[in-house]
Amino acid sequence: SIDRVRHATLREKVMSADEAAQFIQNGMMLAVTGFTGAGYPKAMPTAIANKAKDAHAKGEKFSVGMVTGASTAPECDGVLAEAKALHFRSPFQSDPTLRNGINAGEIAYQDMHLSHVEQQMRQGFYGKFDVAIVEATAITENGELIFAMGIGHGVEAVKNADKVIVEINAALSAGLEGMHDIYGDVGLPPHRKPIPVVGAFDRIGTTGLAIDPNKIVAIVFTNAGDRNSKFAEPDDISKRIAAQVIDFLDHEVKAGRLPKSLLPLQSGVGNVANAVMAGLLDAPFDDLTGYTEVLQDGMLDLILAKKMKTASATALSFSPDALARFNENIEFLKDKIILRPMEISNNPEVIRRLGVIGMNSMIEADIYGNVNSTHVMGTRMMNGIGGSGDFTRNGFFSIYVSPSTAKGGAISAIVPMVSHHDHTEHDVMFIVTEQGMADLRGKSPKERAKLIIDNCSHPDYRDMLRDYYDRAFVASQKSGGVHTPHLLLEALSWHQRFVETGDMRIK
Ligand code: 0RQ
Repeated sequence: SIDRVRHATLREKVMSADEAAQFIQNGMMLAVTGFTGAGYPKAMPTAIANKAKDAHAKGEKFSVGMVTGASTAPECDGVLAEAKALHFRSPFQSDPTLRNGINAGEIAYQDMHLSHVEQQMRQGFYGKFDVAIVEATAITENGELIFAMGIGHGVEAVKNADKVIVEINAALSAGLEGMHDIYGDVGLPPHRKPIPVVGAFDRIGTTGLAIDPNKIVAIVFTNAGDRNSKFAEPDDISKRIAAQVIDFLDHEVKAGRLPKSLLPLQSGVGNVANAVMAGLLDAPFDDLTGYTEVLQDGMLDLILAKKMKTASATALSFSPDALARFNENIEFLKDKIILRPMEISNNPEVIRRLGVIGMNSMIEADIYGNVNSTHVMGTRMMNGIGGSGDFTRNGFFSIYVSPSTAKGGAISAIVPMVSHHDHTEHDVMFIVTEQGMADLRGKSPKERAKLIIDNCSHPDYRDMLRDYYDRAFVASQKSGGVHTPHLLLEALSWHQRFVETGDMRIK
């Protein structure tokens, strides 16, 4: 695997992860690559976690701050959280141990739009980055870094950190070289220029990132795949949601509002989003394109089936089976997949220009179309907003999907008022549950409430929602504000009831 470091003098920097951990000190801020379980370092986090455990055993303090692209995996976020080695984390996570640390108040977490991360790094809002830890496929003869299965904020991580540790993963297909499109010139206003992505598959940069070899303090070799779990076979509820999304897109094509190849698709993480992609395999569209942040199994299979022409993403997040299909077909896929920095994959300017169809999952929506993607019962952080807001605000269509209930029916995903706001009623265009779909375009709040309650809510909760709305309408007449009727003291009572009794339904 030393062949992957093609720059002769850099070969002298090869060492073990434990040796490289000498560069990580208590209190440092780290920029670490990783995006939805792809492209994260496999060895350094454990070495840092061990260093933290040793320090803690001696009664010494040891913790670091960590800014990634998005979520990583148990052997990155998980081991660091378990060792209590993190005091700050941004911008997105999904690891159970880390999530518990955040919700216990032990780890400060900044949850933010992914398209804002690199700009905030450049502006120094996180302070100085001491070390960047970057997973890579190779380093070229000229010292260019070839990223791994994900780029995320990797370009800015390398540029902003004082020192760089590179993990070269020999398990990655060497064929990844050529798939990346590194464009690092977004800059800061007032000197910004248009980003020249005019078509979803435009290449605007280089395949590798030029890096000052002196900045690289260590190169560590690993040989392990990204830890991505299998997707569940789409269940009945996911299939019903997927079928409605596809019927709706077909309807828009027939109405002349979308071309037969649709517009570039973005799809969020999770089983429902993957089920929609699976459903597109048999849908009456051709020459689809993707402009997304994370490309999962469903989109890969659309490309392999020649239903999708090309896709652009910042990370490839595959189940083990899909990874095998990807590696086997990498020559075919090379001119069909582009990996970009997340500042480009999630860029509002580009998303707006391309007219991306954004489709994301939610925790809950309220009767007026506000969406909560992040907080359970208003206080408990789930994962984070990730890129959902980038695509919701700027997409041509913004679709939210969810089962109509959670936790065996004890929670309604349609509530009087969301317990936390991520996407406002102004941004959300469609809500889809297995019960039906609400098209909110061109509708006033009261029209939206009727559609969402009638079409999307679960029958167990429908009458409760109608009752809430009717009483809110009467009460709001008295208070002189009937534009968006609410009973302020009751609006969040469903959540409070769940906290107290474990069920939103009235017993
Ligand atoms: O809980 O894990 O304990 O079983 O939330 O729910 O239905 O499996 O759906 O995996 O798609 O996740 C919004 C969290 C949905 C995700 C969210 C509980 C439910 C279950 C998972 P368990 P499902 P998903 C691209 C775009 C924000 C970021 C984003 C997310 C668990 O999609 O993080 O979109 N989105 N990024 O039981 C209490 C409710 C609930 C609820 C679901 N109303 N109340 N619990 N759950 N609804 C990627 C990036 O940006 C990087």
